[in-house]
Amino acid sequence: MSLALYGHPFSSYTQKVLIALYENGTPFEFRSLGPDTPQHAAEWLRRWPLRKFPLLVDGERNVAETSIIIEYLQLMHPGPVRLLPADPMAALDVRFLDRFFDLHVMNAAQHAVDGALTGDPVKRQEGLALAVKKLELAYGWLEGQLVW
Ligand SMILES: N[C@@H](CCC(=O)N[C@@H](CS)C(=O)NCC(=O)O)C(=O)O
Repeated sequence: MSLALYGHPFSSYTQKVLIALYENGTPFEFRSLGPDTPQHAAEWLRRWPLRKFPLLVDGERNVAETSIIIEYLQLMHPGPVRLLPADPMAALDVRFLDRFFDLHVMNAAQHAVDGALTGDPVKRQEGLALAVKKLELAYGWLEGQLVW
């Protein structure tokens, strides 16, 4: 079955899935969501009305949520590079870090993006301050985990 990925090149969550696809040289068609391709947005929303991207389409199957997409690729389109370790406990560590980066780094950074997108300088500053506060906490914990 042919794979298609709906997303945007500036979206960090889209990049997360692109890395998994590129790592294994998995063939897919990229369907960029933007003003020049309204047909892609219409099809994406028909398939996934929750309005989050990226969305992977494999034939008639829609696969949403980047962590699930990556596990799906591992199961259904495996390549030379394993995306999760075979050992269940090692896989649990990978899943934990996946959650950590999504919930405490990506979502934290999103506060700054959301503030900037309003075009309001006060909201921009507030969003940035909140992102910095949350990211400092996350990176502080991460620094403590690094073994040199
Ligand atoms: N938990 C989702 C998050 C995806 C996400 O937030 N994507 C952003 C783009 S990077 C998005 O869809 N933003 C549009 C919106 O929230 O309306 C995943 O892992 O797929």
